[in-house]
Amino acid sequence: MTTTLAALPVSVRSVYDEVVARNPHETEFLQAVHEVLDSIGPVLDAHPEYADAGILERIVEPERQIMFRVPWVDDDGILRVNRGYRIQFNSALGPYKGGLRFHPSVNLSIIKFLGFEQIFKNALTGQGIGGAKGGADFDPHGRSDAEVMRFCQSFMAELYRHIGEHTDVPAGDIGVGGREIGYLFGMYRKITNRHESGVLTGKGTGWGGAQVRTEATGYGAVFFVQEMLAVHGESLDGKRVGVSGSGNVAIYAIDKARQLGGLPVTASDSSGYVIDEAGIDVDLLRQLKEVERARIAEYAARRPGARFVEGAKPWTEQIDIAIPSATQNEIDEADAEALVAGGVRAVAEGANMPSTPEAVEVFRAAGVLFGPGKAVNAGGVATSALEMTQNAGREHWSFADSEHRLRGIMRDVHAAAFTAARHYGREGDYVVGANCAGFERVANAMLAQGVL
Ligand code: NDP
Ligand code: 2IT
Repeated sequence: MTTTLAALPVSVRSVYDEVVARNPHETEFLQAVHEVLDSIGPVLDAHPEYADAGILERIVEPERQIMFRVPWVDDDGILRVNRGYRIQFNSALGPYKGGLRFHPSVNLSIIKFLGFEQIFKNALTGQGIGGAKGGADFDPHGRSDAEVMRFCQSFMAELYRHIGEHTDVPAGDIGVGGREIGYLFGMYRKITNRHESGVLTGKGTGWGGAQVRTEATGYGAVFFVQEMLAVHGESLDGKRVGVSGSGNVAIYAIDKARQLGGLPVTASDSSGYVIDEAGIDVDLLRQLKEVERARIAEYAARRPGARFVEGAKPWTEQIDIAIPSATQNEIDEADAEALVAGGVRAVAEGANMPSTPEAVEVFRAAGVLFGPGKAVNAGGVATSALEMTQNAGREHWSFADSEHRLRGIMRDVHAAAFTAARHYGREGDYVVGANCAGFERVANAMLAQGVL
């Protein structure tokens, strides 16, 4: 997917040009940097000391980039070699924190864009966590449990030397869920001979995992939607919710939207989408995706009245609230125009950077409420930080208590983005608000800690 990036303000152009020169062809990374630099002009004007300390020049360069070979043997005895990554982007606010993605499309650009986004997202949560991301170009689809286990063990055989509860704490992302975190944690424990609970988050609740971490990203996204609507005296009640993806984020966004009175009508995967006018059956979706690891067409096969649309995205359906929860750049300009034509009221990014810059412009021009991923999906990593807190204190909080905390965190994330946008004269622009609020917190920490 190629996107066209508009001209940047003069104050940040030389920094961006340097990033382009250093990282040519890293289109996703450049897209993410461009969006942040395009937003933070007002913060830079208000803080001339950031320029003196070279905050921008430093923040766009990862503190450490690790790439490694991941050899493993498949069930047929054939040797496979994948490439593993961990980009430790910024640790000014706390230990590096961010997920691991296993998907065949993974490359340096994608992991760097995700790590860069993670810096500002983590800052927005108000917690003490730095920004990182990792993963591999491994495709878990169609692989046996034994193959996934061997891959995870080989991956951790290198990663273990770079992580730790006070150093870097990975978690899940696309292709990495509870099963993979289990195998990764087991291997870390064996190699290090330490039961260091806080080294990974998203663990099983029976062995150090936090209640609500599984649900947190999707639930948090819907809480953010509630907040955006509440500003205008509106609610989810009776709204048609269009969700893409059918993985961790999508399933629990659908679940919470339904609990709060919305009607989630779509789910998808890379083969197409399903539309279910009666409302997506979360139990069936969970059975198919979490247990059977089936394709989304199977949902329509088992659910009377539901329809599978092959090779298409759900955005041409009539949708009031869109929650893209699959992958980057899944909503392009034409998709955004289709959503606007269908009367969409709000778009909340469950995924990281699912809307292209052109799509965001379409939403802006149409006056659609638009919540960017680094604010909307921050509930996942925020609940990971709650897991770290519980691990450090050997505590176990209840589901109700944890969900209550998540609700409060999402209210605060919304307030931080909303207030910053208003403060800098861009009320209602959550892209500017989230970037300014997140950037300011990291920049202040970097400033206080000296040139590193
Ligand atoms: P999962 O692996 O659980 O699910 C991913 C879903 O998206 C699947 O339905 C998958 O379909 C679909 N998908 C993935 N890649 C593509 C693609 N290239 N084209 C079309 N569909 C695709 O991942 P998550 O739910 O954890 O992650 C979804 C998004 O949310 C990602 O952007 C991730 O970075 C973001 N996110 C996740 C968080 C978390 O806590 N898990 C936290 C914050 C953000 P298929 O099986 O066919 O590939
Ligand atoms: O993109 C993300 O915020 C995640 N994949 C979750 C990271 C985490 O450490 O919980």
